[in-house]
Amino acid sequence: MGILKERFKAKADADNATIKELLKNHGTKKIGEVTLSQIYQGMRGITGLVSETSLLDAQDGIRFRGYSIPELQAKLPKAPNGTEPLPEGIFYLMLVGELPTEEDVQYITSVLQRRSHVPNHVFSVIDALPLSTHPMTMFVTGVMALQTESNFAKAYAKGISKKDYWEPIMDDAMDLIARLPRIAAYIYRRKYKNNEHIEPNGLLDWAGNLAYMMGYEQPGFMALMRLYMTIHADHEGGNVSAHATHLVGSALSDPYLSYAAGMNGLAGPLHGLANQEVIKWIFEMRKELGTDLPTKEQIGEYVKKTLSEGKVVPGYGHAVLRRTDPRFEAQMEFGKKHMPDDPLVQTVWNIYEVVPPILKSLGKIKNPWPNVDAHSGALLVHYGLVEYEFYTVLFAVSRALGVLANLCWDRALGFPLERPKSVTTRAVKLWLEGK
Ligand code: CMX
Repeated sequence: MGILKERFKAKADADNATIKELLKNHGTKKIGEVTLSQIYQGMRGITGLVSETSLLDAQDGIRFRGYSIPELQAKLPKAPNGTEPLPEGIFYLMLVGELPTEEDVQYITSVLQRRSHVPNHVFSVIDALPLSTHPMTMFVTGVMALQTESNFAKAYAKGISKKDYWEPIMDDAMDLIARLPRIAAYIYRRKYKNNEHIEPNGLLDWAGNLAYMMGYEQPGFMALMRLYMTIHADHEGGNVSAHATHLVGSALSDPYLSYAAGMNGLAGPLHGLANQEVIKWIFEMRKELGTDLPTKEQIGEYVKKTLSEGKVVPGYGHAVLRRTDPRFEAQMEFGKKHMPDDPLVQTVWNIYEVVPPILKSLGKIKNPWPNVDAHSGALLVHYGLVEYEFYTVLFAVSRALGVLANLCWDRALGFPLERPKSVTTRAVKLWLEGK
């Protein structure tokens, strides 16, 4: 058993004891009330899940085990001469609950390198799809093809004891995370770079290797990938991708099946696909206005047009956050440091000045501020990654860290099958009539 497993198991044993005690003493306490409106409105505001890896506060934004994004940028180990945190560190933090040392992060990097081999049949399955297929469809198909490798599915078939589930789940989580950069880069090179592939570089870290295999060796892009993979990793338990992964995993579907389910949710335009929608929307605006740097007045008019056509302004709004997303701010800082004069990045900043007052004026939008997806695409375009349909795949590779760390926790804490109660409107009416 390696250090990650040992430390995770020790923490899980301690947490199990804490939860047992907590439920013994407080198990009947009420944590909230549910109104009729809430069950018709996407269960917004209902506390109904436990997710140990991160917690989202409407005002403070996301915290991973108590650490905010700026704190993580300062405290997590970095690559040699690197400026941004290594995402391996946030994976460790989510599993072990404490900040890793440089050696801990190096250990995870080496484990992921060792486990990164992708069997040939996965590439054959991806190759069988037409080139016009959306990259997220190729990605999830590749993950499904990789399910043949699941340790948990094999162990379950042999009759593993419940108390040991966590270990093959953790092996699957690490195998899958290790293999995702290769699958993502393969899809990118197949679809956009003439099917000319780049073999992994065994000396690079997880995010650096992804950049390398995609064909982007600039230090700036590698730094961006490390930041991107860190800040997109997790956003507590109720968002569509985290919740779907957790839900499917609760049926004891293995991590490959569960993660694929979650990523099908990430591929929706109200969730992770918003990062492609933002750049598509800006490109269309620039084309329509015939300029690379539209004025704030022009942006304002275009926003109003978008809204009048019954569409959302992509990258703005959030189901929980009620302020500018700290992940947007982290990317803005990156832009100021690396590319302050880039017209696309400047347009993102101009949109940031123009959109919130317009959305506020509509009166119905609970959060007029930008989310993570409002900024990411412009940074990628700066380094030449213009193929915006691919952006959600990068989000998916990062999100694996959070949702798979959560699956490890789900099984280590023995969480049961998830099965909330649903009602019909007829049943609601009868209930209101007292019948
Ligand atoms: N542009 C226009 N209208 C918006 C809006 C936006 N950016 N954000 C919310 N609204 C509208 C909603 O569509 C809803 O309208 P109706 O009442 O007519 O149906 C109303 O405002 C109230 O919505 P809300 O309670 O403020 O927001 P929700 O919790 O229902 O939805 C979200 C949250 C993110 C789906 C929504 O803000 C949205 O569609 N944003 C644009 C897409 C986007 O950026 N998604 C990425 C989110 C981050 C991520 O998961 O990656």
